[in-house]
Amino acid sequence: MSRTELNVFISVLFIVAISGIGGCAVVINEVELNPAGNATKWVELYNNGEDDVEVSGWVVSIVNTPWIGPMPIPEGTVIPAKGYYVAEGSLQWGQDYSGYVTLVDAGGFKVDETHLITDDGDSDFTFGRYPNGVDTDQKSDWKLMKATPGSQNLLSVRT
Ligand SMILES: [Ca+2]
Ligand SMILES: [Ca+2]
Repeated sequence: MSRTELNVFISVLFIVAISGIGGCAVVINEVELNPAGNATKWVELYNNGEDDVEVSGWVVSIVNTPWIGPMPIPEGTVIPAKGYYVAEGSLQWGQDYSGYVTLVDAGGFKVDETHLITDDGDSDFTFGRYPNGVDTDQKSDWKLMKATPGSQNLLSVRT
């Protein structure tokens, strides 16, 4: 390999590494489809990455086909590295407790999507990634747990 070829090779490696870091650091981390009483549904996002991520204009949606409940993220919202954001639904929404959740960025790219979740507990138990933030694209990433909106997911501790 010539010196020029080597330089090109190293540059390509560098670009691949950078785009890997800039990938989908933000995940859907915890979902409450059936809160106790008539409280609002909510979805927690978590930033797995080492850098803050601006999420202005991103949209979190609960989808229970054909119904969709969009929760647009306000302008100026940043999720710090290893930080959280909780998107809240509307009290006007129905009381269905099944659905899946999608996260779409400001450019319309789907960043994350959950499997179909059914939460028939009518309590402060939720479905969340455990260990916190784990994303192997498997349903087993998700566990039933006590709600921890805006903080680290812990396996259910009954109080
Ligand atoms: Ca619940
Ligand atoms: Ca949590």
